[in-house]
Amino acid sequence: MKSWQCDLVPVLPGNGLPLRLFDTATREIRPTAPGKTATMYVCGITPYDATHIGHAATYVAFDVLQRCWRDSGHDVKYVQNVTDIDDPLLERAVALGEDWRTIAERETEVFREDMSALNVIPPADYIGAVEAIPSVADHVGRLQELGAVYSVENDLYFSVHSDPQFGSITQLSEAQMVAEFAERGGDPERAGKRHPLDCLVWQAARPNEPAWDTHVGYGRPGWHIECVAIALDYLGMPIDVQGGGSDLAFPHHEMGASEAQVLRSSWPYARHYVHTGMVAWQGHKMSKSRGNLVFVSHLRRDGVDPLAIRLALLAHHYRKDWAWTQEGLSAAVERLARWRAATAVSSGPSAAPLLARVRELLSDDMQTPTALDAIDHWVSEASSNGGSDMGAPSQVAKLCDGLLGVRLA
Ligand code: 5CA
Ligand code: ZN
Repeated sequence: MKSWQCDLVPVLPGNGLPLRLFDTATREIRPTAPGKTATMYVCGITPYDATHIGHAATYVAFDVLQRCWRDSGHDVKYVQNVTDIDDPLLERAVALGEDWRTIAERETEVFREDMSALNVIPPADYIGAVEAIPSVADHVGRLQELGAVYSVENDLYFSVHSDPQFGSITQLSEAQMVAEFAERGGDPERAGKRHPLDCLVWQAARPNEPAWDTHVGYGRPGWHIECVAIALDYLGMPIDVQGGGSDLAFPHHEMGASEAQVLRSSWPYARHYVHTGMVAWQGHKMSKSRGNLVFVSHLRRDGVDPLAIRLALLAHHYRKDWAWTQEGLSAAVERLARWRAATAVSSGPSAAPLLARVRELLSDDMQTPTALDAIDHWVSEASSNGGSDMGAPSQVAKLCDGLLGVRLA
């Protein structure tokens, strides 16, 4: 699938520090990416309503992660999917009286434009679930050969306990797993399943629903196996970072990891499981199903600078849940203007200590709020006392762009 464009990422003097990140599975901040090429898979949108601020916060967080890796000398291989066939998309198509493909194409295009405006580095491979169907069928077939799949009517289920490590990422109790599975698209109660937590890998065709003819049946992919097939095809295993919002930790990442671990008879699927906090609005998590959404495209249409949106997102630590507010956006608009004014002149206080400080903060689990404060401090020094370092303002602008993706010029 076509991805999107972003500006060239400036290369900064010297090298960033090795990135340490919180890992959901081990619940600690640990060093990432041992190899020269770092690999990252971030779960993409289900394109029936894009792009809300929660999506934007998640993809901007992983964009900062990628910038940190590049700054510390890694090449980055980044892959993302688009869940362009799934129940919510089909339900929306019925509600709007539109073809599901038309909705998916339209919303994916809005997402591309928003990502580009937010200066998010595009994935090297941007893969739709529909285009991955032959691969999904191959992976389901392989799981069948391994004895990890059984059928209920004509639907195919993965036995999650065929992976001895199942449950080790989120470490939830059985009761919690069953409850979250039911809440997030699972079917723990379905009769005929061997275990309530077993998950669908292939759904047989339903009347009036799209279906594909494959060697594992006429139907469509289950959700988790879609991401696993794409990640294994384009990145291999282990992935350095499997990313997404915290709403994906269970069941999506837990079940996907088990599928991959059985497929490859190896562990772990990912070295780090990295999860962003949920952005709320009007008192609830921003979600398509609830409909309490603030769209990036609407803000842009109303004349809001997308880089001010980016700054408003970066003012919150990526792992925390937080609420979007008009005040937060206004503060970001003002901050962006102050940064632009201070970096538009020819001299200022030295940029080197600021670069070192921002690198230090980002390398320690991406502390963007304090990194923004450090830049604020340089900006207020520059505005009140000036400074004699020729070129420092443009170096600071480069730093803001290279590490935080906030273009000032
Ligand atoms: N297509 C699947 C992943 S394979 C999916 O979850 N799509 S989504 O459109 O619902 O979400 C896309 C990404 O945005 C996911 O990583 C999800 O965790 C994240 N996300 C969704 N809502 C929020 C929110 N309110 N705050 C932060 N991140 C969110
Ligand atoms: Zn996914």
